[in-house]
Amino acid sequence: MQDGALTDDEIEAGRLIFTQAWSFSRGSPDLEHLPPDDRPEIAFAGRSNVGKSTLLNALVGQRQLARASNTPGRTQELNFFTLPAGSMYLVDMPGYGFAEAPKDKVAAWNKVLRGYLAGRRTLLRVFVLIDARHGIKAADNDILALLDSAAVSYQGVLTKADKVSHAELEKVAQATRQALGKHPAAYPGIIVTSSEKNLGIDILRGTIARLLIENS
Ligand SMILES: Nc1nc2c(ncn2[C@@H]2O[C@H](COP(=O)(O)OP(=O)(O)OP(=O)(O)O)[C@@H](O)[C@H]2O)c(=O)[nH]1
Ligand SMILES: [Mg+2]
Repeated sequence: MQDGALTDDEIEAGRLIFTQAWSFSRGSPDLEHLPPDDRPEIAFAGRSNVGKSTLLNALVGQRQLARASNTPGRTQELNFFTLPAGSMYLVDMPGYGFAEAPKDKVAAWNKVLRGYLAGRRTLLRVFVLIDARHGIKAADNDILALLDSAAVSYQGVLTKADKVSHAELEKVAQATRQALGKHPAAYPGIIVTSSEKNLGIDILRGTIARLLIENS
């Protein structure tokens, strides 16, 4: 099910990064209040309610570091989380594709998330989260196209794997791999996760550790 084998050392390095006490650094409602781009960053993007904030909490092993909720549009700023030593940021992003949100708000969020994704120099990788029940949707394709044209490296992560049968999961995983395979900036191989069941969290941690090691 999981692509891209990691070594035991990478899994262990990931574990160690995420046993540290991550903390909230700052929220930025626009592109003018971003922290200085002085360290590597990894961002979590995806449709509203796909489980970005919950996945970030699962990674850092803190239930309420990022605010999650069943109401779409929960995260309204770019939220930066940092290690004590300040060696990297994790960025929880507002969701996109939220049809019921007021039009002016949607336009403002889109401007911020598109500007950030296409223009952040220190962005090592964007994890694009896809709900395992739904697969890739039109709103995702807009973001994938933006990341392709900005040549920002990204990787697909299926979320909420606990909500579908094993057969459905295989099907949506295969379709997602195939769709992403056509995108020039997509890293080959997806990560299948459930924050609820702690599935794939060690792989995601190890993948982040590998990225940091490769870029240090
Ligand atoms: N069953 C299950 N539910 C999940 C999982 N991950 C997230 N959820 C639920 O999905 C809902 C949305 O989660 P969030 O993490 O707030 O989603 P988000 O992508 O941050 O949403 P926005 O901030 O609105 O863009 C919450 O009710 C979570 O509890 C999962 O792996 N399994
Ligand atoms: Mg959120």
